[in-house]
Amino acid sequence: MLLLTALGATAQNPIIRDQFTADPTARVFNNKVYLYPSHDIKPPVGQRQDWFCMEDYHVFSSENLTDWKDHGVIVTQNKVPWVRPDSYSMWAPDCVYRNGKYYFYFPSAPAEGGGFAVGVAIADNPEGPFIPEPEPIKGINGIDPCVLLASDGNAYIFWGNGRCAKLKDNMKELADDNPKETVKWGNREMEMIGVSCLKDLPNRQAEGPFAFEYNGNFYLTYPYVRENTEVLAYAMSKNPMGPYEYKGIIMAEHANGCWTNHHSIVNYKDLWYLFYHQNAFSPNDDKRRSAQIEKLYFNPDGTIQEVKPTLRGVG
Ligand code: FUB
Repeated sequence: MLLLTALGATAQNPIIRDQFTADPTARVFNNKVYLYPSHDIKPPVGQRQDWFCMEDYHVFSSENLTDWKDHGVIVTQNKVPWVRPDSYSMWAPDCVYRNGKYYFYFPSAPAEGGGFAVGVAIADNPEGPFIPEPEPIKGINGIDPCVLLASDGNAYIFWGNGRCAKLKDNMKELADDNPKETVKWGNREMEMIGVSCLKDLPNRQAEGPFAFEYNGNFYLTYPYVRENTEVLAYAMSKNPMGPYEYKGIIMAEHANGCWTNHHSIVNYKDLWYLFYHQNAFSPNDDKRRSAQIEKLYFNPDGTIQEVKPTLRGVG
């Protein structure tokens, strides 16, 4: 018992201990790390009990990656004009800072039409208050937005299984000069904006793209199903919209069978960190997940070393 207590006392993962936190997007703003995860909850009566269930987003911040402050709810499903208020579909978000404003991107189920759309809410501070735009972003049907502010001065939005398009300077619309392509879905043909960056790469059930730029390389990192559950993988390119070259695995399948993983990669005080999720607090329910952190290392040629999940964490 003493040994277990001692081990528990040194564990830093999961990092948020009073609620479930999935799909953790970490960003550095004002010398602090801000964490924008999705917020898994137990499904209320009437909702599917074995599926994802999320009604709102909290934001957290930390200066030491160990002590996290919960700044409370920033966006909730029944206060976004375009979201179906009982959809419980506030999936993986992102937040970026540009020209004095914080832009919080989130997917959800629209009140009209099926599937998922992506909206944006805007604030003057990283902890809000965030004001949602009345309509979702036109031209994006899908989940898991991630925005890359590239050194070429443009903002690029990635979503779903690796689709990417340039944003206008207003950060609320897709640019007019994006490429378009016709994509087949079964018997249907749809015109889609942007490019599919993972088209010819390992991409089975790919989702949750997270893109960043480092040392002249663009990295497109993403979960996909290698065998039965998700791994975190990555590809590299010299251009934000590709073509990307597959490089390998960042994190293998979770040993306990947790089906999803979803991550972000951030440099804070000259060290690199991988934020990801597992279901350590709900081992029999992989739709209630918790954010964790590990250190991440690059090789001299820019490739990324594989990361092993730990309970030790980084604190
Ligand atoms: O959290 C709901 C969904 O599960 C996310 O959007 C996916 O990336 C996966 O983590």
